[in-house]
Amino acid sequence: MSRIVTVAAAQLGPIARDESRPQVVERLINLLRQAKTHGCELVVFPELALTTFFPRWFMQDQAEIDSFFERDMPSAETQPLFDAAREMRIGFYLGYAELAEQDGRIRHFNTAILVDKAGQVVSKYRKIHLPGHAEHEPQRPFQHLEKRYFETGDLGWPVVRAFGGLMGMCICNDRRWPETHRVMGLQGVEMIMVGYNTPVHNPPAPDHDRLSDFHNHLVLQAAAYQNGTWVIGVAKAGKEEGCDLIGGSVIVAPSGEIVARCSTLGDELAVARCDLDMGVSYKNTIFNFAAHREPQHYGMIVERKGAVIES
Ligand code: CDV
Repeated sequence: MSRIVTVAAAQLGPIARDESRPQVVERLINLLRQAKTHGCELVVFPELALTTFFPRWFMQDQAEIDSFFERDMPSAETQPLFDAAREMRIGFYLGYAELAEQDGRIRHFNTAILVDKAGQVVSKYRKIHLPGHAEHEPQRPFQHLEKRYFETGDLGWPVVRAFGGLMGMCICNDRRWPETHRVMGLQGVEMIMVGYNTPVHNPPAPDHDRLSDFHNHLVLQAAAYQNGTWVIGVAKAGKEEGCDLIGGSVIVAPSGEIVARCSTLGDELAVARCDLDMGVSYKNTIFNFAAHREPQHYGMIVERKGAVIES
């Protein structure tokens, strides 16, 4: 079996609050069609790719909040995406807000699925690192209420065999935490897919705003190199409901080098032929975990949550 996977990072421009699911699905299908002309077999869409980034608003009406969530995947409205992908024999990563009923309880997750070329969901991930805050903070120019609207993911970081390799997923803020990638690295991951919605402006730390693009690439490139894996980072970009989101979607090789990137803040593809065997030389030498890791010294990583400064 070929170890080359031709992948498209399918960046999305802004999604308006009143844009319907069928309208967004049509945009996604259009990107799939473009990807097909480039010979792609896997397309990576952003985080929460079916709606506007709604955690920027404080809402109290649960029905209004739930209108941004999917109860079924696929649903009648998203089925056309699955049908188009199956007909074109293209798989995809899709981020969306998931409303699930588990043990008689309604649960809300920020979720991503991996769908194979036959249109079957082969993996699901629920975002673990939820940034922002849970209460309304009216002094902010916009909210970031992921801690209010979502629960912490409960599926860990699964790595599955698909597309001829070992595939993993994470979502947006997860990419800034080395633990995310290392947990997948320890499962031999060969390609990590990550969708994101990252405002240019970070209200609690405005001094960092000028570095938003740099920090995005810094963490994606470090994750790739330190784990000998491909990383596909995909933005929802542009001015969405008055909030500027970074673009900069990239495909990063296991060397840490960016091999393809988007250059606009709109719907755009970046395409690369990804040789999954490229990670082998990193995994066998400088990052040979079995030979060089010293886990007996890493206990604090799981024992401590925050830094403790000894006096
Ligand atoms: N959607 C996100 O998780 N966004 C965060 C922002 C709030 C910093 C990110 O890490 O990009």
